[in-house]
Amino acid sequence: MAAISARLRDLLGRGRRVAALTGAGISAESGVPTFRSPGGFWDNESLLDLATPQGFARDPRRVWAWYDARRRQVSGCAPNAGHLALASFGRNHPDFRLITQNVDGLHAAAGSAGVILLHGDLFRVRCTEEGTSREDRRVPLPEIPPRCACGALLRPDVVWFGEVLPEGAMQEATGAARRSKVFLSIGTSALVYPAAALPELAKRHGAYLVEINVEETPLSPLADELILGPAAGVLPDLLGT
Ligand code: BJW
Repeated sequence: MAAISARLRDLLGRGRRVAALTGAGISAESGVPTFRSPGGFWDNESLLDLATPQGFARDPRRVWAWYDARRRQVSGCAPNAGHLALASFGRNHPDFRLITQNVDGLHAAAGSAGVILLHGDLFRVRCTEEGTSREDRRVPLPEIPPRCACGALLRPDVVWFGEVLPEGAMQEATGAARRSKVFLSIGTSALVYPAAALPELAKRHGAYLVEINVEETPLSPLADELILGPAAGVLPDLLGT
């Protein structure tokens, strides 16, 4: 088991103003591939073709085929001990804020309430004409690419490169990072902005910055504590659940 300092155990034991940012790594042990690791979502696919508005405009069928496959895969996955530990910590500490870059819905499935979704939701679709968004959990989708009742193309309700993050979510996330006394960065490569700026922001405002990952990232030199290990193993021990 990875070493955890007495100071961190003490800070978490007090449980005041803890915030966490999660990335694809927290869902790895649920069977959801990460993006950038070998065998990840982008191993054989170009990110510019699949996760940009330009890629979607060029070939909506290809982009939707990729999202349909991911929706199928994720719908067969369950939350793991890491998701469950965060949900339990949130129930016991009402001022805990959970921010995620993930679109897989596994935090909510684990019972976390009020999760701040920075990059959208894999199981929502948005009309490219009307801008309206709604839940759609059908797997597989009956038609690729799917269309809105108005006839226009639907798109996944997620945030692609070059697109602005949902304003409310980003505001809540920056507020939570600024106010936090402990900030946990969990299972993210810390490469994608503006999410990657949140741990730095928290630290600038005085938080004790903790990174939990199976390997070092560009954030590691800034962390007060780096816990090297799989999130599903580390979090139940760290959060006492
Ligand atoms: C484990 C583990 C285990 C494995 N336990 N750990 C500032 C500087 C430079 C560039 C920019 C900047 N500001 C904006 C940009 C541009 C761009 C950007 O950041 N580019 C960089 C890549 C260079 N950002 C944007 O375009 C954003 N929009 C924006 O800023 O708007 C304003 C603006 C617009 C135009 C110009 C300028 C400003 C939007 C970003 C949207 C990202 N979208 C995606 C797709 C979402 C939908 C979908 O899922 O399909 O979000 S990309 C993808 O990356 C996805 C993820 O949420 C995101 C982060 O990935 P994550 O979660 O970190 O996963 P991995 O795979 O990278 O890492 C997994 C980690 O887990 C690894 O570290 C493993 O070691 C670890 N791990 N197993 C613990 N068991």
